[in-house]
Amino acid sequence: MKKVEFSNVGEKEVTRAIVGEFAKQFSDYVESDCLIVGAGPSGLMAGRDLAAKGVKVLIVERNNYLGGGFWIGGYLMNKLTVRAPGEKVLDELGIPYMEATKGLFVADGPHACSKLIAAACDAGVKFANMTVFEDIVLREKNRVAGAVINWTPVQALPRQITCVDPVAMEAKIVVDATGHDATVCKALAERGLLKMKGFGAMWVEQSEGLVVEHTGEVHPGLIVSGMAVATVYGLPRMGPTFGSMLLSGKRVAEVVLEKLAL
Ligand code: 48H
Repeated sequence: MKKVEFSNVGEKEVTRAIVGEFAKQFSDYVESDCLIVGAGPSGLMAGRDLAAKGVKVLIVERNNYLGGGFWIGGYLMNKLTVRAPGEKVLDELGIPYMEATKGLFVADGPHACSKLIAAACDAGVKFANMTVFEDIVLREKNRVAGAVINWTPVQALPRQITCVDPVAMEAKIVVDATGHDATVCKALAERGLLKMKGFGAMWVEQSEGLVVEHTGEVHPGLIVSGMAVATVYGLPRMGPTFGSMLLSGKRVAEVVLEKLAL
């Protein structure tokens, strides 16, 4: 068999390359235009549209993997659905799908999710994964001005052996794309700065339009996206259909662009 000759590079160069690039990027993104918490479909979509317009976007994700609930669609079956007009976003991202019934489209979760992640990366979004949002940064008049973050594994260790203080990232605008928990909004609610209703029972025909309609600024400096919108405003849930998640992400990008232009 023909011998493959790799470059003459050893362990120290590999380690330096990783540490050097990580530190450079982290230091650069300590300050961003838009910090999105949560790399599910709505956060990725928002990030992709914003980065495509030249906005400096960092997405913080507590898991190692990106994509949130978009990977496996419904009921661990690797198939996801979108209702019209959500298929237009699938077209835009080059995601193959078929029409299951009039106005309802089915795609493969892994294919759809990997295309969306790739689109966000191609547009220039940067990610801090294995990184958990812990708290908000507030400035004058309680304007949200950033996020307090920590390594995800720190949370999993007993408190007495991991007194690890978090660090903070500043951003002109923060987006809560954390899904059902609406974790960023919750940090405001715990301080009495926001009222949250909790998402309502499933009613797909009602839910999706309402979620997109209510997507926007929920508190100065904080935009709410995707399923978190239903949680904040007490809107019905939509089940394993994702058109409103993608369109909510797109709406977030429009709102953020308007705000950044101020
Ligand atoms: C860092 C965090 C933290 C934290 C959470 O759940 P997601 O997929 O969110 P959406 O809103 O983009 O999409 C919702 C959709 O997947 C869904 O579940 C639907 C449509 N359900 C309908 C229904 O009726 O149930 O992604 C949220 C992401 C995940 O990757 C989390 O790991 C991440 O946010 N996240 N990241 N710090 N504190 N909390």
